[in-house]
Amino acid sequence: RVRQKLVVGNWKMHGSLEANGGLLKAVAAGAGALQPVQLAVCAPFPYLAQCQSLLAGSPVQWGAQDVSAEARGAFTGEVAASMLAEFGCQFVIVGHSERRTYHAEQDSVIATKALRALEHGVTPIVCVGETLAQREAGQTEQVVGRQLQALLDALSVEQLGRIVVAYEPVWAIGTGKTASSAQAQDVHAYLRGLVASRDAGVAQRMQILYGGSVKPESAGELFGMPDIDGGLIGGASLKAEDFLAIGAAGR
Ligand code: G2H
Repeated sequence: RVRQKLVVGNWKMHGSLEANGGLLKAVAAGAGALQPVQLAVCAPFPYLAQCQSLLAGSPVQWGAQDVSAEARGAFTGEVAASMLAEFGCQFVIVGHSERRTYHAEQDSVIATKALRALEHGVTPIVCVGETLAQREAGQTEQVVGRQLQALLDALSVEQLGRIVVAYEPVWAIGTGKTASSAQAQDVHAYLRGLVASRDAGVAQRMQILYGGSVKPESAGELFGMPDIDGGLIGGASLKAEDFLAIGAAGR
């Protein structure tokens, strides 16, 4: 296989020290058996220390759900990429549709966030995806293409080779509706093709994850598609059993 499967839990704004403790220990205990599938969790900032301590020595990687587009300075409430890197985060999610929708994040800001992460060796998981209205209007490729283009414009080929992309159709997020494996594959192939127009080797190596109501029952078929390299898992990542079952579907 050219690309390793990657399954990332996006905890969103869920969790508590107690709940995470059980979850992290169970995921750490089950992850070894799933290799070569790589597991990671992206936790709220206050729980990164708990991830660091409970995942130490396990193959599970971890990271944050957002990062500032600024390098440092008077930006109250923001967290810099240098801080995530210093703390040991391997990943950071950027441009999740919930950030785009509720915090009005634009493509250019998202590209800058990805750039900040890359400058510090943190892997950005950059999310793209269309709304239901956009899909129904036949604009899916135009929308995800524009979102990806912002990255192609902002990053060097070397930097592009260090990002992960997540395709998350907005209409499938937390709704229980999963894109069919064929619908997802079409978009993944389109995205890979766009990257290939910049650099074929980078496109071939790039991990493109699917996200949006992935469950243990749907993961196998999705991960079996040629251009789907794993998943970004929300709700189902909060139960160790489900998260590990989704990981197992990537083998
Ligand atoms: C999509 C996904 C994780 P869920 O947002 O990023 O969440 O699996 O709950 O749809």
